[in-house]
This record gives sequence, C-alpha cells and structure tokens, in this order.
Amino acid sequence: MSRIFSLWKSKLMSVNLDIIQRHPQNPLLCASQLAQLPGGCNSVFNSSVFKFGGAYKALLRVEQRSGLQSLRLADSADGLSFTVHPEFLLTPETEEQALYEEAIYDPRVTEIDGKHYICYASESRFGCQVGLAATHDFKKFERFGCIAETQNRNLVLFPEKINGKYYRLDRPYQDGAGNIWMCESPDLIHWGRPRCVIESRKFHWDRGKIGAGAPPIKTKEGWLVLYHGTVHLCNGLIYRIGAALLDLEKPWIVRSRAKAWLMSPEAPYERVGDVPNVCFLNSAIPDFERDEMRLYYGAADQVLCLATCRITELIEFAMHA
Ligand code: BMA
Repeated sequence: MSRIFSLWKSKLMSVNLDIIQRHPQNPLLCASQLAQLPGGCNSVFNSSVFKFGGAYKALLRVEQRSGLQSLRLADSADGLSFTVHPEFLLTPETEEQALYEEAIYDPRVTEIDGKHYICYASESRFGCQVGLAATHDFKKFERFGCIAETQNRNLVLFPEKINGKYYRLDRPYQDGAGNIWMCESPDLIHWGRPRCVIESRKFHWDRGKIGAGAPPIKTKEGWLVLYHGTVHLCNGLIYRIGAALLDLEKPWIVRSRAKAWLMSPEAPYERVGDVPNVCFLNSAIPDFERDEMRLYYGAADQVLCLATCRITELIEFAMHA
C-alpha cells in the first residue's frame, strides 16, 4: 500500500501543477460594463466564447437587475474586448418553451459541420433540464428544446460524430451529488444508451458533484474533457477545474484523469462575488499552432475571465498530474 502511495506521489511530484496563467486584463467583462443594457446587469459570468469566422463571439449569461437570466451575444476581434448586443437571445416563443425554459443559462457552444449548437441549462417549475438550439448566423435559431428530463445540467456536445453517432456529456443529479454521463444519438433529438463516464472521487477535490465545462476537444491523446468539480466545506462549495482524457473511438472509456485540480479559486475576483470560490468553465479554445489553450470561465458567479496554458502541458497534466 505504501509503495503504491509513494509511486503515485513521485508521479505527481514530477508534473508541473501550476500551468495556468490568469489573463492580466481579468475580469474581461463585469456588470458595470453592461449596466446600460435593457434590464441592467447584476452579473455577467459562465459564458461561452468561441471562434466565428476570423473573430470571436461570446454567448453571455447576464443576470439582469430583476434577477432574471438572459443570454446576450457579444463580438470581439481578439477574444479580450467585447461589444455586447442588447437583444435577448432564445427567449420563449411557444407555449412549450415558456413552460420548460423559463430561465436559461450556462451556455456551451459546439461547432459541428459548420453549424453552431448551443447547449444550455433551463429552469422551470419542474426543476433544471438541459436544452439545445442550433444556428448558422446567430440571427435565426432552430430550437430542439429540452433533451433530457429533470434534474440535469452541464450539457456539452462532442464536435464531431464518432462511429456515425453524435455524443454528448451531461450531469444528472440528485441530493447534491452527480456524475458526468454520456448519451449517443443518430440525430441530436433522440438520445439513449446512457453511461456514467466520470464519477466524483471520494476524498479528492472533486468529491461533490462534477460536470463537463467546455465541449470536449480532440487531441492525439484522446478527447480532452475539462470539467468542474466541487467540494462542500463548512462555508459552502468550492468550484474547481480538472482534466481528463477519453478514448477517441470509445469515448465512454476514460484513458486518464488528473488527480490534482488544474485551477482553483485564488484571485480576488474568484474568491469574492455573488457566490464566492467559483471557477466555472464554459469554453476552451485551442490554438495548436501556438500551443495555447484559452480557458474562458465565470468567476464567483459575477464576472467573465480568461486563463491560458500550453496545450502540451495541459495534456501532460491530464495524463500524469
Ligand atoms: C451551479 C450552476 C452554475 C453556478 C454554480 C455556482 O449549480 O448554477 O451556474 O455557477 O452553481 O453557483
């Protein structure tokens, strides 16, 4: 037993655990910058930033001064400074949407074959479900609606079909606990074959509920899954970010999973906010040529932030940390 422990420890010691750099312009977006929007702004956080054409777009989670959630679109040339559009996106248009999608938030965007798919959490009097919409231009949307029963959150789509099928990760939960599950689909509407893929780990930093953060990223070493994990301490939850690699052909198989967390609330804007001690990831943008990964995350349920790291170090971390 002690031999196994020292082997594990020596492996852990040999990997650089501090590979994340917080961007000096953090927070990239905060409430005061959006105060003039219709409805005002209490917080802007847990938002998805993604490449679109030669530039960036962001789908922002904006909590209005009324407390109501809204999704807003923003444009950016560099992924650092954003122009936020005032329009509300994906508000209910049908009775069914009004019933099941009263408050939608925590968007994650995946591009599949040139189309952008928006995954989101949607709250209603029935609880929290996960919903899906698609668009080519962010002007017109095809709405799939809720694609799982309650209680479910943290839906992300894989960016391509695997063996002819679409795959998703989500996080069904109960009694404050929940693991990352996978389903497959022929058409993005009918989903089935649920499998539990990544479980929360007793005694570790991710021993509470866990959920996928960014949509999985294809690398030579496997599908890189960056996820959040929680731990419940006497003052509340801490949301941290971790890394795992799934098999490229059989993505329900975990090839490796870092024992250590990748990122933990540390900066003042992550420690203090509406919900303290939260780093909540919604998107990761790889630039393989420059060996750089951008991680866009919500901090303390208050502001939108960016951290970067080297992709090679991140893979090394996911394999051995
Ligand atoms: C989760 C979600 C996130 C939020 C986090 C911390 O359950 O609601 O949107 O960031 O809690 O409050």
